[in-house]
Order: sequence, then structure tokens, then C-alpha cells
Amino acid sequence: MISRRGVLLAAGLTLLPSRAAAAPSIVKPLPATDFVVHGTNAETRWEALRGTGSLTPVSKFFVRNHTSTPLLDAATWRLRISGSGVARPLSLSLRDLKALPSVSVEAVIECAGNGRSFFTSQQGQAVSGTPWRLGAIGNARWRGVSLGLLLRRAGLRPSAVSVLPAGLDDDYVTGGVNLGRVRRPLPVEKALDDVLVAYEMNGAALPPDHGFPARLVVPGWVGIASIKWLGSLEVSTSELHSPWDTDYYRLIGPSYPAGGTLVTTQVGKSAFELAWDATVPAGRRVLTGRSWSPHGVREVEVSTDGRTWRRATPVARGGWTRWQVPWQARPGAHVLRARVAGQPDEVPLNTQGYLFGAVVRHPVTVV
Ligand SMILES: Nc1nc2c(c(=O)[nH]1)N[C@H]1C(S)=C(S)[C@@H](COP(=O)(O)O)O[C@H]1N2
Ligand SMILES: [Mo]
Repeated sequence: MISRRGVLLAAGLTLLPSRAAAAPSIVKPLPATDFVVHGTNAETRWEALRGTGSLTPVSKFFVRNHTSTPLLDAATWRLRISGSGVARPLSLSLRDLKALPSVSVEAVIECAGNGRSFFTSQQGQAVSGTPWRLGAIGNARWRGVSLGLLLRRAGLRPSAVSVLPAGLDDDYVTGGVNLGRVRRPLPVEKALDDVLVAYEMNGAALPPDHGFPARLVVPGWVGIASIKWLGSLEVSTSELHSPWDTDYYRLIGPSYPAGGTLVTTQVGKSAFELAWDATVPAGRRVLTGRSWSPHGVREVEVSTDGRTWRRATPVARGGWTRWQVPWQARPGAHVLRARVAGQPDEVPLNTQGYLFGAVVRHPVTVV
């Protein structure tokens, strides 16, 4: 791995203090018009998606880094597949990977904690973790090789049960404890279903912040499953674990069993393409937004008066559904709500603030 500083110095660049101070862990520019920075992470501003198509431009795609984006050398990178669950361990170069049959899928990647801040601001509950609003999601077209194909090439044994993908970013150290590489087990059934080892995002090579040269894309599951900067896949005939399934990504709270419930799939959500606390001029407007759910989106409903709901008109479908609805905006303070089937008004507390699937109350001032 080449260090970021080394590359920047070699390229004769200087660190821009403004950006370096904002999120030195992320390589791409993070203009304040497009992102809200939270420590090593950056969330997309929903108003910045207005006028963009269904695919989130890479320049606006949220970044969730446990540490820092590593700058990996494609020429020396290898993906290693090994463990008791495979008969023929593999070591693939990027060239080897690209020589295999590829598939492309449009899918969102969404952090398990997307919407977390609303546990506090809407439900008055304290939770730990990055206080995302709804911008820890992006939709892209990913191209790569089916993980099932790779596992079969490695001689997957019928007795294999777990696959543990690990990233090549730095070890994650928290509270003085080194938890090692970011890694999180995947059951073999999901690994064989629709998971990709992706090397392209929206038709170009994966950018450094999103996993160059290759990442996992695990459709429908929380973002942590989609390990970036993929370096190895351990395949095992016994259950594999990591802190990312034993300690994190568990629903823990009064309405969950002791030890918590493991988080795997995401929950449906909806968002308006409006600034948080937007101020808009009075008059006839068209509200635009997007809804998404691992179960698909059939119908989206919008409420602009706090009481009644009407159907939004779908504009485009895919990884998420874009929709619009007319609104006669009258001066004053308003709360806008949008929901896809199954979104409740409130969700039970979990202390790490995952899977906030309740309807978000979006404040807007009309002048
Ligand atoms: N190696 C590695 N993979 C990772 C992470 C990470 O920090 N390191 N973060 C995970 C989390 S929590 C999320 S939500 C997604 C975010 O993907 P993105 O940064 O491309 O939007 O990547 C996942 N894969
Ligand atoms: Mo995440």
C-alpha cells in the first residue's frame, strides 16, 4: 500500500487545509453543497440529488470509512480465496478477475445506521454511532464477477457455511482495542445468491473511496456487508464471526431478545430531494423524492398537511424509485412526510441506532 501522503507528495500536490481538516480519511473532494461530513464519513445532501438521474454520481455518493481510504496498487493487488470450505484456494489478480464473465446490477448501498439521528430528533431516544440523516445511501450500477462463480471456481465444498470477506484498509482501533481488518461474515446461501465482486461503478473503475480495485456488493443487505478494498475471502465449514456481527450490527434494546438480533437486510425508507429545514418560495411546486426497500417499491404516499396521504407519481424505477407530487405551498412552517408500504410512524429503540425505517418528518418553511 502506498500512503496517501506519499502519493500526494509524489504528485507534487499540497493538502488543502479546508478539505484535509474536514475529512482527511476521504480522497475525493467533499463540497459543502453535496456533503455533510461526520468524522471519517460523509453523507450526501438530499437537495444535491435533485436533477440527477437514478444513479448517484460518484462525486455525490456517500462515504463510510472506519479508518481511511487506502490507495492500493492494482498491479500488485490480489484477491485470495481460501479456508476449509474450498478445495482449490485461489489468488486472483485484477486482470484475472476482469477476464472472468461479468455481470452488472443496479443496487443501492445503504449504511445500517442511515436515519440514525431521527431516533433522537423524532423519538427522543439516545443512540450511539454516526448521526446520519437520510444521506447514507447511494444507488449505482456495479459491474463485476458473481461471488458464486468465484466460490465454485475455488471448489466450494457442500459443507461450507460461512464466507468472511476482509478489507485491505487499516485495522480498526476503537476504545484502545484493535479489532483488526474490517470484515463481516456472510452466510453461504447469500454469497451464492446475488453478491458481486465489483470492479466498476457507474461504468468506470471503482474510485478509491468506494473500494478500488474491487469490493463486494451485497444487494438488499446493510452497507457493512459490502466490504470495500476486498483482499480476502475465507470460506469455512464452521460458522465464522467478527466484531462486525457479534458486537456491532445487532438490534439491542428493550423490545429485542437478550444478545440482540443480527442485522442483515435493510428496511424501506423515503426521502425528499430537499435541504433539511429547507426554505422555499410559496406557490405551486413539484416535490420530488425517492423511496427504496429491499422488498421493492410498489406505491409511495406523501403527506403535506400532517393528516392526509396521497399517491406520488413514479418517475423512474431501479435500485430506488424516484417520484413526484404537486404541492400548493402556502406560507408558513410545514412538515412533509413520504412513505413506502410498511414504513411505520415510529420504530422500537435499538441502542446502536440501526434500521430507522419510520416515516421521517421533514420540516420546510414556505415564504
Ligand atoms: N473495508 C471496508 N469496507 C467497508 C467499510 C470500511 O470501513 N472498510 N465500511 C462499510 C460500511 S459501514 C458501509 S455503509 C459501506 C459504505 O460504502 P461506500 O463508502 O462506498 O458508500 O462500506 C462498507 N464496507
Ligand atoms: Mo455502514
